[in-house]
Amino acid sequence: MGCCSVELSLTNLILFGVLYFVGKKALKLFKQWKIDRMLEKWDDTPKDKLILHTVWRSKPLPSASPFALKLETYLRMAKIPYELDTKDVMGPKGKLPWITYKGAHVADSQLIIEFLNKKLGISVNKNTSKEQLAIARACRVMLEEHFLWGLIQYRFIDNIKAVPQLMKIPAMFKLLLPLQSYRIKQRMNDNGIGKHTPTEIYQMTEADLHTVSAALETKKFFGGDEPCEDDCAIFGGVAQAVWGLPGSSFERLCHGELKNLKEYCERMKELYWPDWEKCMDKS
Ligand SMILES: N[C@@H](CCC(=O)N[C@@H](CS)C(=O)NCC(=O)O)C(=O)O
Repeated sequence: MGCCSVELSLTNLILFGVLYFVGKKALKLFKQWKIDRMLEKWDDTPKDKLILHTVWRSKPLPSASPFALKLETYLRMAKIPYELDTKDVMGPKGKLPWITYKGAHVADSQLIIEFLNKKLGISVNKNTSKEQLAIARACRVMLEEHFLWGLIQYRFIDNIKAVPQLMKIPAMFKLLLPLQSYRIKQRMNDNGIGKHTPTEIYQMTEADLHTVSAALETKKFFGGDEPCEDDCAIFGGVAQAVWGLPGSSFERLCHGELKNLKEYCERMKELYWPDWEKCMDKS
């Protein structure tokens, strides 16, 4: 009898395991099928048109995504005309922004920039020294891979209820915000950064802003007198601290001790975003 029940529970366990893996695989295939159908819809885009798929406009600045603001700034810097799509927001890699151009669907802001540079023979770094480019690259990677966690902690963990003040959120999404916050926390734990306390995360990422400010010094741009390509990403990230994280220590720093960062953002804005106000969600 005892032996039988052990066998039964072992059979149940195996069955459960098989069902779990089959279910997981089926979900993965379904997600891929959905992405493929969505991409097919964009296959007919006229070849000369660049579609920038991104999140809808936000209230304190045109995009609450540092990566989307970076890419849109680059398109303006490289004078590449584009159209926005805010319906199919998530791309082939499950992230935004992504583009459709000349029959290709490309994801990841940096890979998109490299793809366009190659395709259109663009080089916006001609007037920048090797040393300045190296500093700009280091600051870009620090903002995109490290400072980002401070932004996420503030926006999606500690102030998730304030997200609707940042951008218009469909009612359905609003209900799901706490779940989203929980998933993000899980991801932060997987990354390792989530093991630290919020205070530690803020200290670590405020230090990133101090570093970017020190690297900029009194220069107009990271490229020198003219912006270089990585200025787009640095602007995309720092602009979030200046305008997109109201009430945060990041905002306080940029408006006070590190005010060269705010002044830098104002210069980038003036140069590439004459329509800044118009591009903000005024609803
Ligand atoms: N390395 C990517 C990062 C893109 C990224 O993380 N985008 C965020 C929005 S700012 C996103 O799509 N998050 C959704 C998710 O990760 O599920 C890039 O440069 O485009």
